[in-house]
Amino acid sequence: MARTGKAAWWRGAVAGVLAVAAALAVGHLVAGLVRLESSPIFAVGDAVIDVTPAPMKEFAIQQFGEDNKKVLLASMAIMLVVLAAAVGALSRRTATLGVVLLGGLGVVAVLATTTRPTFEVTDLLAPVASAVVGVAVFLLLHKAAQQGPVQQGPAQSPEGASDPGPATGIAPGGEGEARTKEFTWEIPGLGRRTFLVTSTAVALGAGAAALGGRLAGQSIDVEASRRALDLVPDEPAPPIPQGADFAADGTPTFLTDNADFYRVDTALTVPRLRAEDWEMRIHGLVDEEITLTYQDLLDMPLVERTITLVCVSNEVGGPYISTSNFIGVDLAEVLRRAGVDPRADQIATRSDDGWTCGTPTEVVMAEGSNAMLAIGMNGEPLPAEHGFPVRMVVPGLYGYVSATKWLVDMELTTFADFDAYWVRRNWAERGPVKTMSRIDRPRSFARVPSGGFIAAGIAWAQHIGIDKVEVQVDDGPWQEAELTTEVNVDCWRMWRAELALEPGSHRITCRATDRNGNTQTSERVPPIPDGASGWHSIAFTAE
Ligand SMILES: Nc1nc2c(c(=O)[nH]1)N[C@H]1C(S)=C(S)[C@@H](COP(=O)(O)O)O[C@H]1N2
Ligand SMILES: [Mo]
Repeated sequence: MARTGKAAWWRGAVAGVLAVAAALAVGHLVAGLVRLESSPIFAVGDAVIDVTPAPMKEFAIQQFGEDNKKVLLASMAIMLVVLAAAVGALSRRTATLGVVLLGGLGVVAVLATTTRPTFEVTDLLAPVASAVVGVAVFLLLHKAAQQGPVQQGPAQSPEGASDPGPATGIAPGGEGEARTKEFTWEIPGLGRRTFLVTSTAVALGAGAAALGGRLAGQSIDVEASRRALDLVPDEPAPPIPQGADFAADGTPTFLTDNADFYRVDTALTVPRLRAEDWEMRIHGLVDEEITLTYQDLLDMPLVERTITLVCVSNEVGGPYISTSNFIGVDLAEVLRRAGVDPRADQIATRSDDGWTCGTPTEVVMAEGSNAMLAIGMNGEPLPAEHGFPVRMVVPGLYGYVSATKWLVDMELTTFADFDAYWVRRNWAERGPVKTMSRIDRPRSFARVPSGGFIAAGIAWAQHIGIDKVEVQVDDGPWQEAELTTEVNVDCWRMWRAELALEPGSHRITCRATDRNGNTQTSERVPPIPDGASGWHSIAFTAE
């Protein structure tokens, strides 16, 4: 006779899930007190991001856009819940399997933590606490699960069994009596309530621990640090002229609101640094090592520059491009203070979260490079997600080789001696931005009125300037588009073109030509290793 019944099955699953939840919550709480990045869920997630093959990472970015991190965390959570429930359910008789799972997860968390580039021994506190609590809670709940009666017979519905309310079956019946003999740890007289009470307590405790971890992690008050700053550039950017965008015709606005600025990074938790604590050492192949504080930056002439930032991961027509008025100090100026050794062809920078970046020295030091250590965007201190307190911005280079956020270290070195994060993952060592154009209107598969229709989009040839944009409908002639007033060569430029459309399905294609006379190539290549190329093209219907 099947003596265990559904109740035990469900209790095992609940025990497994709650043990994992408690483990993660306590890990999070301890991490909140030590260092939030050591929270097992983040440490494992970060490690997963690092070992994920580049094409899969590309796929995730393409597929889920800026939600890719939430998707990763959610997938991990679902996998854990399923695994924990299954193992818990299978551990009805003996707790061994569950203990092995919880202990195993603990080992995974410990290993993941040690692989973090910013690893310190104290980071082990969180995964170890997590593992201990996970195993202990599982043993406790497993024990409590054995207390309950196993009800059988026609009156017992599965719902009733899986949802044992306090009003039913409090005292073990005959069946339960028989069953509890199999276990040595019974506390008589408590029955199912033991399990219910214990699991509720565990769930509440886990919730409180997770919340505590969250609050503790926020104890470094980035927002207060940001609010205390008032950035007034000594050299403001020229005002954006009238007619710098065709937003009314479907292009983005010329300046991107901070809240809308695209975000791409590998950080699961946004590093929390305060301006008043910030320090950066400039070392390596320099005449004189220097250490800069935030105040040192404020004491230098603050410049404001209108610059477009673009991500190498963009597919043709992709969304990862935005423009801001960056406030900061001239990076070449800062480097001249340290004195750059001519052998140093690479500026290696490191973020607080361990991410690294390598920028060609000559691009930064070139006359008029406009490279900056940026501390503000559109009149505000950098938002936390965009690198507060200090990041790099180098016009003409994709973000992965230039735009280090949460910048904490700068070493002058050589390309021969150092490979940065993405270079180790087979992306190109140098990433000059390719001349590109994109169609913003019409959208893919849009239905638009036939007759006169205005198509619009953006184009960029950073550091060179856009000379013209042409559009083509179906296989018709290339037609030159109207361009907006040029703000500067480090920014995008918008285009629009009036089309005469016959009713029916159409395809519109665009291509840009830069000031050097180079028309963007029609050859389609994927983003890896050095940026996508090809003409953007949109299928739509006129009716
Ligand atoms: N610390 C850190 N900085 C980083 C990255 C990162 O993953 N970590 N990603 C880079 C990439 S690939 C790009 S395109 C830009 C994006 O900057 P944004 O998120 O402010 O738009 O940041 C760069 N700086
Ligand atoms: Mo990027």
